[in-house]
Amino acid sequence: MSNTDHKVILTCAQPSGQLHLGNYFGALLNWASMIDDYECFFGIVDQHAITAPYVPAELRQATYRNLALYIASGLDPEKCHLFCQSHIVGHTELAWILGCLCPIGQLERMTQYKDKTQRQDSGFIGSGLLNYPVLMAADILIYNADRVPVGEDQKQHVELCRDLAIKFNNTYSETFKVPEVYIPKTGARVRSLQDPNRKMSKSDANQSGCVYLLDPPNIVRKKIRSAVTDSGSAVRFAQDKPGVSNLLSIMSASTGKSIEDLENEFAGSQYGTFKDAVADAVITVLEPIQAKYEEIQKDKAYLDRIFREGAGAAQKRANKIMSKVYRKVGFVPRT
Ligand code: ATP
Ligand code: LTN
Repeated sequence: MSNTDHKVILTCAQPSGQLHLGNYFGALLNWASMIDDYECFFGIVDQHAITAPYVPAELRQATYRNLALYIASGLDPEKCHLFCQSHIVGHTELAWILGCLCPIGQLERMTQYKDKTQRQDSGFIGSGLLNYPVLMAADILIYNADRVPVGEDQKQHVELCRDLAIKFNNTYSETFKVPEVYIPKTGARVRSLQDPNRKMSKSDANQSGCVYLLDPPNIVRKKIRSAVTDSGSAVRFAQDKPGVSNLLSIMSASTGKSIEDLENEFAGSQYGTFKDAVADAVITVLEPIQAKYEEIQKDKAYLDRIFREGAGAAQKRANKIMSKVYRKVGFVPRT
């Protein structure tokens, strides 16, 4: 991990809500597969999480819970840097500087901003929501990351980050690497069990469509048994069978078996038999994660130590970039 030749990977997730199977197959598993080959920084971005209405005590709880779940899901803190965004001095400072280079129009055109402002039911839209992608650009550039693994939905934000890196470099001289976006192919989109046309999402009003990593086995089985299936009875991956196809994808991701092998295995089976097998497979994936989570979540001192160590490594790298940035923009050095 300390090998300086290694390319730097940076990615983050907000500590909002509970982590679910979509987060696991679409993000955590892919992140874990990189820790042996890259120097990885994984951030829990609490400063991003306050751009939407929230409850402070729940944010604090979710920040610890996500850290414990990251570790339980395979992000070994001996092999990667796990940090909490607000522990690092520099993210918001760099966001300010980048914000001064960022046209407001570009922020107003961001898909996520448009979606969220349409959905915000309190009628209040804070400027943090508009500036969110600038803070995200700072999260990435402050570590001079080479590569940023994200879901498809975040691609536009990484593109803005690239634009800002280029703009800074052109305005002040070469400083930032222009990071590449990386969208993993596997597990890219786990869909809701209740509405397979939508992604599995913690913000979904219908929670029975979402399997949480901490759901006990009986709840997992209940949710999977009541997953919507399609007309007909064949267990087949097809466009006109989004429900069954989603279950096949989940089972394939859980077992490592190909979709084709699974179709053969369940040819002639009833949906009920197939769903039970999917539930078994998911429960088998979740069991060791939950066991590890139970073991570490009680140990606050351990979690605090991981955050402290992660912040140490992250701050060291951030300081290097920030002193360069401050010099380039013309700030007088602190003596
Ligand atoms: P939600 O819509 O559930 O609130 P999110 O996209 O805001 O989810 P984050 O916690 O910000 O969730 O996402 C963490 C990572 O998990 C991101 O890289 C995101 O692309 C990925 N992810 C979230 N939901 C899914 C899903 N259903 N399938 C695959 N990947 C997903
Ligand atoms: N916006 C992202 C979370 C996020 C992020 C980042 C991802 C914040 N900063 C930096 C990658 C790099 C999300 O909502 N999933």
